[in-house]
Amino acid sequence: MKATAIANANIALIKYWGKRDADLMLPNNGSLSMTVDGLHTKTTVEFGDFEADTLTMNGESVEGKELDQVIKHLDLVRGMANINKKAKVASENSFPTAAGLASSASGFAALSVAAAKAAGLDLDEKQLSILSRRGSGSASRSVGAGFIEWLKGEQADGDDSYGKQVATPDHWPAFRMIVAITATGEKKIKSRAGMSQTIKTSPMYQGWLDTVPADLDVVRQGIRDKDFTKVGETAERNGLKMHATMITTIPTILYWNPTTIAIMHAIQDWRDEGLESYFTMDAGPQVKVFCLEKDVPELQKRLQEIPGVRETIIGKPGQAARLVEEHLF
Ligand code: 2P0
Repeated sequence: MKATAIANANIALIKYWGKRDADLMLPNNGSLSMTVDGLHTKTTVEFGDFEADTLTMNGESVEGKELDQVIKHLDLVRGMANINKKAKVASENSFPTAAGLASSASGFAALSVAAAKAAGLDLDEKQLSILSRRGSGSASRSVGAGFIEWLKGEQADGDDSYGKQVATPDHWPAFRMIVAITATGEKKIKSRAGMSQTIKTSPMYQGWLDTVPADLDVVRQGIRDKDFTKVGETAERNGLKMHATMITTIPTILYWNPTTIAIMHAIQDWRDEGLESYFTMDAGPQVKVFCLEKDVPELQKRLQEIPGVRETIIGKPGQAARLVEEHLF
């Protein structure tokens, strides 16, 4: 009753911001992301005769809210498998945790795949995505490979809200995301609390919801056609619209720092010169730059010259969450 899984992080081209059901983790809008090769979480789960559920992350024992969320997720798996054994869970991130990159997506996807296997369940990719979604919404997009759309779904039970592949990693191997790290440390406002506050207070939120379906259509088709300009322009605009809802939340949720803004200006200037790339930001100050493989060396060099940029990480379309043989304990 022991299994280990690896799942990659994902970065959204069309963002998820807001839930219609906080218990089932059902979104108000569909979203679309790229699974990012190399930015992964590896998790081992063993069910056995333990006194309590335990969790270590990067070798350190974890308690409190984070442990509670993992226990809640293990309870879901135990319920599905009809077992009541406690679990030992160990998890490691391949990316620096201090980099402020979201780890809940890769984390809950890896936990779901490992725990389901360790509990003796035989779930397909859709079922694993639905299970992952219950841990963290964006984790539904980290189960599959390449470009994944998290379907909003209509059903009250959420069985039609899961990550569905739009294109494989081989379909567009030249697509790249450069992550520019502009700050380290914990973010001030967690996504979960932030999105809930946005729904309650931002006058821009309805405009966001009204325009996401059209953005999704353009980016989904743009990926199929490998139309980089169409995908980049629409993704950049979609990310800015999400940030408009954040900034106009009461109290304001302003995730950007001066370096974030300097990068946005630089990318616009470089585009005017003919060096094409697009930016997006999530619930933090890091900038994710979409580009094509041929432009990575020049963009990486220029990004690293911007004062305040601490590090850049190159991501390409990644593989699906998978079971591996080497356990963490
Ligand atoms: C996204 N974010 O689409 C958006 C953009 C942050 C900004 O998905 O409450 O950690 O666990 O469902 O999945 C972050 O939200 O929130 C996120 P929960 P989650 O990538």
